Amino acid sequence: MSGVKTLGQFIIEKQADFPYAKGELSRLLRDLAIAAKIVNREVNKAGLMDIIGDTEDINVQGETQKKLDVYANEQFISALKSGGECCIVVSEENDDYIYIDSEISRNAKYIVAIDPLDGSSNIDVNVAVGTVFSIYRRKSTEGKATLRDALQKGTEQVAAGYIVYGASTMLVYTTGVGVNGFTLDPSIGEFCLSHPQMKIPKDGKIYSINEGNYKRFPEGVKKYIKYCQVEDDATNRPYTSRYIGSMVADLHRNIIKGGIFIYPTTAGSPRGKLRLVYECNPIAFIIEQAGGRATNGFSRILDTEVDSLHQRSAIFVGSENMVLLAEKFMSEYSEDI
Ligand code: P6P
Repeated sequence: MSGVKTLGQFIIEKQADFPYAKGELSRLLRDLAIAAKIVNREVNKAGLMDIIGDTEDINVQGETQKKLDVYANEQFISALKSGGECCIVVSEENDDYIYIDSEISRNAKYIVAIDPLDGSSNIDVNVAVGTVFSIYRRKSTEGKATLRDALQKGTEQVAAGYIVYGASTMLVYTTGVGVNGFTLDPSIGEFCLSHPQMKIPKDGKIYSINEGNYKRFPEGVKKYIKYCQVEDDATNRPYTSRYIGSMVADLHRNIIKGGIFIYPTTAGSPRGKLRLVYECNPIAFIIEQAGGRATNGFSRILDTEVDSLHQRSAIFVGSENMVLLAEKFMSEYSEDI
């Protein structure tokens, strides 16, 4: 395997970026990668097992939990519990935060927020799904970690990443020193560095939004969509519309090709649909580290005050110049949210 660098080797090599690191964050990232490999194995054979389809459970979002959602959630929580580097887990699938009350985790200094299987409505139709995670250092320095440790602004993240279970399975993450992508080589069971120092193009021709909600969008979004559709060679329009319905897959494509992903407020979702803590903040951290931009149409996602675990936010994210232009339409045609 000459020249191949595994995720484990990369993490150890980069540990030097954190002079005071004693290896906890490195071990935490590897705990997440182990769970990702296990989830990947089940996602890859979901069609063959009685593991797809709905459970009778409804999660905090009021969505029917897919069996693979539940399985993925269990795998990540179990890996974090046994790894001992995380004291609190916040998951899309759990109403409240999970305090890991074990000897090895009680004094752990990291908090993990996770969407274990984003885009799960695509599971049964064999379309790419993803995992999104965000890592914070606990604020409190003594005693039991509490909800306050979990409700931190996006700017406080020490790391964030996603796994996209697609044509190939990739793990993409940042610790605040750029973004690196690793592709799973099933023949050796290792994530291998395939996309070093990922950068999103400043411009792009792809816009991702669920146009079925057009009538419910703010006026600024409607005007921006029409702008994308106008014929104009000088500005490479009309743009291409691509919407997978799995945010991670849409974002991964946009990081590589350039583009904008928008999930705005709608009449049905006045605060937006996507969750701030375990979807918008990690994605915003990654995209900013890749040279892109992430706002709610008016202000930076990472600066958003966090009031509750399952708080929602609008998100305009991707190529910097595309997001800036969409914001211009928002400020010209919409009231501040
Ligand atoms: P809609 C999946 O449920 C998700 O959270 C994102 O992955 C995806 O981009 C969005 O919701 C799709 O939502 O309303 O367009 O089906």
